[in-house]
Amino acid sequence: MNTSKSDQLFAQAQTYIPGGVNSPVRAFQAVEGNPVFIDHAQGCRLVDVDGNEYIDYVCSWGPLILGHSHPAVVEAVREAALKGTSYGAPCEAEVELARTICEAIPSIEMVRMVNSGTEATMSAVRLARAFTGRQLIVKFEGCYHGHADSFLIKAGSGLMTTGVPTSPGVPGALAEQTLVAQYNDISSVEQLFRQYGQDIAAVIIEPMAGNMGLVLPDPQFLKDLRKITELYGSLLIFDEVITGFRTCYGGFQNIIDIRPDLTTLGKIIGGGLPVGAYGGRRDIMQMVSPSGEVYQAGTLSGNPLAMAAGLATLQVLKDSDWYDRMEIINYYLSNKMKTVFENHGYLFEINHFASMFTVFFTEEPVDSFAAVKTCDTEFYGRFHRALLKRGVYFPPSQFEVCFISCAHELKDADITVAAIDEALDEVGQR
Ligand code: KE4
Repeated sequence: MNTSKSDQLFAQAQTYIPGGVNSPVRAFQAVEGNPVFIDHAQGCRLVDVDGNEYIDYVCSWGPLILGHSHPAVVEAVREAALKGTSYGAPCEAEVELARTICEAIPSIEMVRMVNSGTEATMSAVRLARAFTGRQLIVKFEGCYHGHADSFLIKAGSGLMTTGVPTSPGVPGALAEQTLVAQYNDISSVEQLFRQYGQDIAAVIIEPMAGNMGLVLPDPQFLKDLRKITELYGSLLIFDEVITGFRTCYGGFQNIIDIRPDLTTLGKIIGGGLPVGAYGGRRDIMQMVSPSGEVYQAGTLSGNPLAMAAGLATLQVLKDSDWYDRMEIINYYLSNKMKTVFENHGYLFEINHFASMFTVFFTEEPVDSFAAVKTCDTEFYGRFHRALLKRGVYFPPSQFEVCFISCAHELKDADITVAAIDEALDEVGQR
């Protein structure tokens, strides 16, 4: 596979951009080789600057649920751009998207648009602290909520349950305001509430975890989480930046019928343009400036092009059978991948749900962060490159989700499985 132009661009990029990329995971540091630079994309396919074509399972980390360059989205953005790119003033599209989100997700009675998932989660936590008058938040090891200081936290050593920074620059004093629990382990949450319950403003969780690879929630775990937060007067924040409009036309919360107090969204609701949103109970959201005292602002929040792309995306999905069709492709692909891995004598786990899946290179069921940590990431790095050379673009990290879009078809699954078969021959036994 010729990647000479990508390699030249990557070398040049590193002169001007830290690590040569504008988001760390794109640098391919967790897998072999350099990143390929994309020239254009159509449907479920990416084409890099050297002309290599790939079946895309990253889908821009989730937003491109319709596939790349969907005509409805392209046309909506084109039309919006002809009317101006940003006004710094309210426009009708913001009201339309806000209404669309509130109608699709009943727990969201009001919503504020921002420009990224990070802004959404950062703002939701500030709001929760203001509404409850409390300081502490609880997050879960392996869940990612963007790069705001309060989330770049890992469990402290030993029995210490207060967090410690995972990044330089995060003040220790702030890190201590974040408590860390274990996903799918309600006893780890109960322990924190027994010790700190009256001071916990909120629990923030990915109701279906996507940032340690796909880890499905134990339904009872989420129900218990709702109960314990209500018991202690803490807020429950569902971070649905990935799962929002991914698992159904609404939130994953619609499927499991659990009503959080606040929800954060991003990715799909912007159709590939920069977007985020946080919303929830009216009595809480009314506290957000200018209706309330909790300050939050953004030059490009509610940008008309992002609103247009998001609305066009949701309009294609609404009242369609696209979710069923993507799930069928996912089920077909996951089953055929299982057969290929078994034929090669590999021990692996595949978690899949709706239009998401992750292949984990480990021997045990993956239902916790501890299980995820047993994965053979070195092998994943070799496997990823062997797939890339065969025209299949998996996420450049074991701890990310593969996405299927409306543009993926059964024939793409067959091509993918054939590429996996050849890639496993190349990378050999683990
Ligand atoms: P952004 O700030 O990247 O728009 O969203 C942050 C965020 C918040 N919550 C969840 C559940 C998320 O998954 C994310 C961002 N997702 C990662 C990939 N898993 C974005 C990819 C990247 O960091 O480049």
